[in-house]
Amino acid sequence: MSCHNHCFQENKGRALLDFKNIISINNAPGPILLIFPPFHRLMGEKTQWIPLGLSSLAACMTALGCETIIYNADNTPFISKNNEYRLSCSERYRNASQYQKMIQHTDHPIWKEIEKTISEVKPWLVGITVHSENVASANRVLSLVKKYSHDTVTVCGGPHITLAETKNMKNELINYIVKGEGESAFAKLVNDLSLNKATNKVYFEKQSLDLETLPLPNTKHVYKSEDYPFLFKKRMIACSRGCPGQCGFCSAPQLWGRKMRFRSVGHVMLELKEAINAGADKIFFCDDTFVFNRKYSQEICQAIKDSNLKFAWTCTTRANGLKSELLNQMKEVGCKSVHLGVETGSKRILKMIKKKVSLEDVRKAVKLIKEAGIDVSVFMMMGFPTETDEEVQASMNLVKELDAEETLLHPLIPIIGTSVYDEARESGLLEEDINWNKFSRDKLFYSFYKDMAPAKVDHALNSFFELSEKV
Ligand code: B12
Ligand code: SF4
Repeated sequence: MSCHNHCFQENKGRALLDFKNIISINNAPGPILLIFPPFHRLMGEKTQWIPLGLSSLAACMTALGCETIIYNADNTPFISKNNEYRLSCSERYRNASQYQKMIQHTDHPIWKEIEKTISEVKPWLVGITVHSENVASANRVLSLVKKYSHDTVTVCGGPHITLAETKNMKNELINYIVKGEGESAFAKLVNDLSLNKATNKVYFEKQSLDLETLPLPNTKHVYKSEDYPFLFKKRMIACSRGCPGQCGFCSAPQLWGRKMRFRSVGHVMLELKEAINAGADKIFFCDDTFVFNRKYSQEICQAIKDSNLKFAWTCTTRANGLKSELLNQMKEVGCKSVHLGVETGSKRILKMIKKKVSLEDVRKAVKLIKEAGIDVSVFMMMGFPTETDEEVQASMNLVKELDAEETLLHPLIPIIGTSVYDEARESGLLEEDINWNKFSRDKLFYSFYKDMAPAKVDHALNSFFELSEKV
């Protein structure tokens, strides 16, 4: 296990949990294959990106001497930046039934590609990321793995597994699940497997990781990366995990905890330099709320300035607590756009979803971001339980007033573990539990409107999409 010692030297001697107990499985019958199931690609999107969770897991496993390969089956090979195609919010919604059709279309080239990849890589273990929306796709991938070989070990992890375990999944095809933050729990599982003592089906590390102890995400071991020419152009980087918010529609705090954990600025800069050297010119800081800790964000900006690295970047944040000084600094070091979680123009709904942001905060934030010369991208939602026609109208009026460079409208999906989901179930608005294996975005949306007929809901949604996509 010489490579793991080397890997953790740069982390100031702190060890990633108790890796001393992990034995090398160099004589494993093949590599570990980590798969991100196809999702938007099944609805016609053409893009290329590296899933951060899987690259972080791959970094840990590689550091432990296990050959690990990442395969994002949501990527389309052989396209260039010029023929990339991203779905708009309305297409994601309207093409949703296409997703379920493609799951049934077992001869589709995407499933053939996945089968081929599995048989070429010959993994002894396959790990799969499961989101609630891609449960059906993850189930198909599981079937393909077990079709290749029943002996291949299957492990599922990711948000759906953390929040709902194997609900609506083909349990009989899953050997193990990893709940929560995956790095050390997955390492323990692989260790236990190599010692033949993996008796529990569920692996879960109660204690949150010290992020400083993690190796940098591994983006080198991507399956056939030469087939994905602009894979390395855009990169996601997370400076922190956790969110102190408690917004009723969002599961981030349940997944990562309400206490924010930050990486040191130096650790983030190592990753940034590595990304830029590998060809990235666009960085998305995918922290749940990037400017929550103003001092920390300022230090990141200062470090980018001192490094002389040139790249465009974007981030997501809440509307309260923004200050011009920080925004100006962000602009100076390449920040092109800030995504702002606005969600609704209704005071009642803001209160109901515990957004803890006022409409005044939103107006002020948009003004400050614009004044700094940064584009504003506004996240809006529609479909809150009990939302009325007037409240949808209030959201649309707010969109017009804010006049942001971009407005992204996401119809609400009641995710397990959120208060919106619990309340909708308790109040009977969500009569039946959602079957995620059959889930299609456009189906259950209407049930949340108590007093609006489906045709009226449809009309409101269409007008809202139209408005947001032309702003
Ligand atoms: C960036 C982001 C995106 C990006 C990139 C997507 C991606 N999958 O990385 C984009 C914009 C494309 C996106 C899209 C969507 N997203 Co999103 N996204 C995020 C965000 C903000 C960060 C994701 C991230 O990189 N986290 C950091 C990495 C390290 O974490 P991770 O990927 O979860 O992996 C860790 C563990 O989950 C686990 N793990 C993951 N996979 C595996 C596999 C194995 C084998 C093991 C052992 C462990 C394991 O270990 C990893 C390391 O600790 C999260 C919120 C959050 N804070 O997590 C939402 C989040 C993941 N998204 C969410 C949703 C709902 C979506 C969409 C469905 C939204 C929509 N309506 O279109 C789509 C669909 C995505 C898909 N393909 O299925 C939800 C998922 C909830 C759920 N129950 O499934 C989240 C949690 C936000 C929320 N609203 O609560 N998203
Ligand atoms: S919506 Fe944003 S601020 Fe609210 S809980 Fe989720 S990540 Fe935190």
